[in-house]
Amino acid sequence: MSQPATSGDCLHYIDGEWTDGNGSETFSSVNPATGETLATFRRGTADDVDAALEAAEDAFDEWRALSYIDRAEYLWEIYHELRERHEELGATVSKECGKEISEGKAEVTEAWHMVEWAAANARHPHGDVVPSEVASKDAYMRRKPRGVVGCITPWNFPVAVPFWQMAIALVEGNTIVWKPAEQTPWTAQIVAEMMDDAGIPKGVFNLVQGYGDAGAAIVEDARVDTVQFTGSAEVGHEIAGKVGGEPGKLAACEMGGKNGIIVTEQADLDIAVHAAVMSSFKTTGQRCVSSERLIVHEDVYDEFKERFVEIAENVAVGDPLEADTFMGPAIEAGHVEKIREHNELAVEEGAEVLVDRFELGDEEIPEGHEEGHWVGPFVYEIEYDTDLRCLKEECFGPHVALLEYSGDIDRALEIHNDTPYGLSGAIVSEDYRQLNRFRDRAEIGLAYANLPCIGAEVQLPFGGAKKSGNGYPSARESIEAVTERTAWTLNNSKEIE
Ligand code: TXE
Repeated sequence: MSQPATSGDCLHYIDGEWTDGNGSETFSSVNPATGETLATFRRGTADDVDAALEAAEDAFDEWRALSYIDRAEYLWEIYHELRERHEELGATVSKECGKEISEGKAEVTEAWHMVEWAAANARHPHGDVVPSEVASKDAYMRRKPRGVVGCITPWNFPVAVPFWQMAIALVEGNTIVWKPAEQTPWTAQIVAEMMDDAGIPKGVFNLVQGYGDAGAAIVEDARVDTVQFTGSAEVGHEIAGKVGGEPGKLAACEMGGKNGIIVTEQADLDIAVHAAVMSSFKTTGQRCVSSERLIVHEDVYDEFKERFVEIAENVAVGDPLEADTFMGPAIEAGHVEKIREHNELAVEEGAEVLVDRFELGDEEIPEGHEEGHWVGPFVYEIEYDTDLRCLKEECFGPHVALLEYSGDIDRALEIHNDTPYGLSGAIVSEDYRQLNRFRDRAEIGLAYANLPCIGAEVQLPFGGAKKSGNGYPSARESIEAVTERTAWTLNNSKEIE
């Protein structure tokens, strides 16, 4: 096993080597549940990005020359690394981004599912054989790698999202420069150790630790052929704008949502309450698919409200390493302030607050965790109005609105679709006509029926509509972002028809 940092700062991984890089600045990984510094990292500069891109470009020809099956062999090694280091990596995720331990481990499982899918897919058909208009011609659509793929990832899924972006890109023959989130560098370092231990050839995978300026240096460099980004809508749109001005370059961006769950008059309320609690509070509401709007039919509204509020009053907020914790802390102090502002905005706009656990009581904060970034559920009801900002802007916390509707499923859909985002959503109903109407008319990329609107399957595309982006960092749709197509026609005759 490689030894990236025996003492001092943790390093970048460029061209198969652990390196200090060019910058002198450092930054720290901080446990959001305790405020404790976990490790210190070198902050990447534009020069570090330059070195990583040069390595990725140099490695591209040899890497693309390997067969799919040979490239997949490296992915199988990574798959075994993920399984062997499951506990350690899951615990690191939990310590570094504050998610409850079973979620930290589940994320590692999700990562190896993606690697498994990508490696296995190497043995599946790629491209198409197409009937030609001319009998003597063969016509094919073939795929080839785009080149250097820049991967920019967020803190809330610091293992799964990177592997969604990187696994398919690698098996398709691209080389990688990865800039993980500045909040989760330690997790990123373990991923880089796994790549190294898997023997991935030098330059094929490169890690530059750091902030958004390092990400911007990747985006702006002409050597990058595809940028894959998961994160905020603000940064994603900035990236899409920059890349859109460069012919031949692609940006696949997956951003957030203002997701909703419709509970119709035909709902099984056990399912509805469970789906709403899981979607609104798991990962402390910090998932791009978390639900912040519950759109509930008047016939079942009172009962739903009573049951949902009771659970929101009691969900266990606490140490993410404890098995009975439901919700850990928010990622950082700045994010706690952002959640506070969203809660205040809702009140300014007329919210009737039903649960306010934003400031946890002293007795709720576990001993030794006083410096953690604690927030609890904030639940309110409000009359729907299209002009309300609190129903349109993503909070990314345990902040959820209850909206009562009357009328049919189309009225619920009208409210549901009234956001600039279009990532995920769910419907709870026993009536298949309502389910199908939702499937066809909800303006979202990820639609769930009688389920929480969270969760992902690597064999399905993961992405949204409208302001939520154009990126699908999983399954076949991801192949589109990291390959070029060649329409190949071959004349089998000595004459040209
Ligand atoms: O995201 P950023 P942050 C949403 C959520 C959250 C908000 C801010 O609403 O409150 O975004 O989170 C890098 N050029 N989501 O600050 O800033 C950055 O270093 C290139 C939704 O974490 O978008 C990090 O690696 N890169 C989301 C990555 O982009 C830049 C998950 C994401 O950071 C850059 C997380 C720039 N100009 C937050 N600026 C989801 N879809 O799940 C920053 N970065």
